[in-house]
Amino acid sequence: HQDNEPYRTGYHFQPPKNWINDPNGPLIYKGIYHLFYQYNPKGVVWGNIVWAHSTSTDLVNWTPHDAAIFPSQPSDINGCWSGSATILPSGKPVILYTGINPQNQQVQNLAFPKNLSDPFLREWVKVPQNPLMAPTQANHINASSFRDPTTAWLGPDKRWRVIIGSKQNQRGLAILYRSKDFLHWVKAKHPLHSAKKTGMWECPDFFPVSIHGQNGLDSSENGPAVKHVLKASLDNTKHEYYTIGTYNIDKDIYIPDKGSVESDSGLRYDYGKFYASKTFFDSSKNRRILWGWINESSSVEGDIKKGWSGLQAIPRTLWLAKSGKQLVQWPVQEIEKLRGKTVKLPSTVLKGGSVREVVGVTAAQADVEITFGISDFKKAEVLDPSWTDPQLLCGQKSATVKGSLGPFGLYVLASKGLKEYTAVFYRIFKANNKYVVLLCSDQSRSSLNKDNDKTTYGAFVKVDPLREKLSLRSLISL
Ligand code: DQQ
Repeated sequence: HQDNEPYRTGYHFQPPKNWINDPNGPLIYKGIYHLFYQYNPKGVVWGNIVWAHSTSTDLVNWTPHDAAIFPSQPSDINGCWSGSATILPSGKPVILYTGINPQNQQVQNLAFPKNLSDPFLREWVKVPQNPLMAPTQANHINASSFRDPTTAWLGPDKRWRVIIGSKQNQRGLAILYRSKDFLHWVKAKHPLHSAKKTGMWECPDFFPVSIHGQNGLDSSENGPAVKHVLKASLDNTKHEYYTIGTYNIDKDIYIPDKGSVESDSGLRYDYGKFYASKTFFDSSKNRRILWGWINESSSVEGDIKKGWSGLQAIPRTLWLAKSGKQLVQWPVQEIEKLRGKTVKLPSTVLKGGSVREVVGVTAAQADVEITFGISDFKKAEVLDPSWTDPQLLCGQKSATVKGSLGPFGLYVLASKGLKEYTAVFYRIFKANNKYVVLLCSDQSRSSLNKDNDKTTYGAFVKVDPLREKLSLRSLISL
């Protein structure tokens, strides 16, 4: 496809055409990975939303199937919005998703596979009792802010729990429901968690992580060797934040660790375009995997020309850092089987302002690993205390702004004569007695097309460059 559709990516998940957004209900069943996602079968902009469906045995190569869930009942006649899968103790997968009813209210519905002996789970049946959770006068739920049920988890009292994203005024809410049989759901008095001034919480995700090691855990695990993660996608800013904390099962509340907050200075999975993400537990390899949606940088006119819009980022394995204070992610190991010819660049001294071309890379895709050693830290520029927003700082000190320790990094997707390129680079600053590492992705020269969004992104990276070399892995595809 590279010849006639130069903007399609090689690495990331994309259907042949049309609009896509949130990943939905990822799961593994009988050794087959399932990915569902929000999809418009009729066009390149958001609308007519159904759950499209693809399966894979390696998370790299995907087989498309017919849409799995599409409007067919009053409780979802105006759209089948985001939701999650739960594997019941019997091994049977079920899906909870948000339906839009004839009054355009958001309600929660249940579907299960028609034929459990079909490993592709191609057909899904909706229960006649739908909707199972709905806004009413009595429960005070906001009918236009009640969506995106998580994977359910089982408590020691044998009751299922699920949270649904919501808001009350500008307080973001994770509304909690409980059920004995997955069919009858009772709203808990208190939300699992909430936070003021964060607005609507879309696509919440709630899962346990192990304190020791990188293994993932089933969503129902809890105990002394476990911390919990709560992620919310904030509709106001279209950024995602997560906190790390403790799930108190007796009170059925989640308490973030001290200093762990949902906004501004909060923790993020990603500092670029990444939204409506969702994890699942891969029981075949004991890992937790993160999927997230990347929306287009092109204009609607551009999307109409291309015939498609949006993609799902390469899935990532995720675990708790040794510090217990942040999560660590790495592209799933399977992506490495796409590595073909190796091109090695011998180590070399980089002088200020110099550019070195990596010759010999002819493929449409490259998986690049590079390590930088720094010899003279004394040169580092002093970090002004007002430079607290890394994205802004990356924009101000873009790739073409000379510094002291940096910019150093990669020009990716560089065209002849450097007319177009994306600069991914580091800068090191001195702040009191430590060094601060800034990582930027400068897109300002990424395209000559003026209609494209060329926001520059960046983040401070929690490493001590005195103790560790700085490395960078970049998955590049034409
Ligand atoms: N996308 C879905 C909603 C969700 C939003 C609709 C997040 O369920 O809140 O397509 O991108």
